[in-house]
Amino acid sequence: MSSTLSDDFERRFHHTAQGHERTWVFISVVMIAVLFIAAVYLVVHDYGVVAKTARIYSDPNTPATLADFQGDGIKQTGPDSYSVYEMGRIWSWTPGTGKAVTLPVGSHVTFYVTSGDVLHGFEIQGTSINLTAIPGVIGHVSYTFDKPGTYYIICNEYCGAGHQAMIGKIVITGSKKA
Ligand SMILES: [Cu+2]
Repeated sequence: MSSTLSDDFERRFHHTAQGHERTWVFISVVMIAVLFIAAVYLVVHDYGVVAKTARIYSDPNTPATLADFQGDGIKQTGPDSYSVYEMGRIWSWTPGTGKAVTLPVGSHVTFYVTSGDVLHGFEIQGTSINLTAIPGVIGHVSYTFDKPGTYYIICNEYCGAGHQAMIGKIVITGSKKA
């Protein structure tokens, strides 16, 4: 008789406890989901991870504008100097992907780099060039290509399914100057 009573109590106790547990698990899952969605929303919308417009923030240190990225993106600025305007997009570098950037050996090149969509990493293998391509911002870096050969532009910041194929080519022609 006493064992039946305690069995009954235990059954009812577990039933009630289970109800409470379900409720609290549900509440914590909802809290995690709300925080996660809010974080993703804030990062995407408020931190410029995705370009809202094709606008370029003006920067006195980088007087390049969006118009410079039209055309082939290569401008000769002196006897041995060039400006190259690089636009990163999922998943290509323009110029560089498809058609190589071809310049003579000894070229002093200033790269102006931006992104048309998400963050990309602009790295030219075998050189010290490594900067982040940010939507709305134009970064710049200069480098003198003293050795002829093929240089590969890679993306070193994960940017989606085709990231590993985001490769451009720079071909430096001629023979090394004395
Ligand atoms: Cu990329």
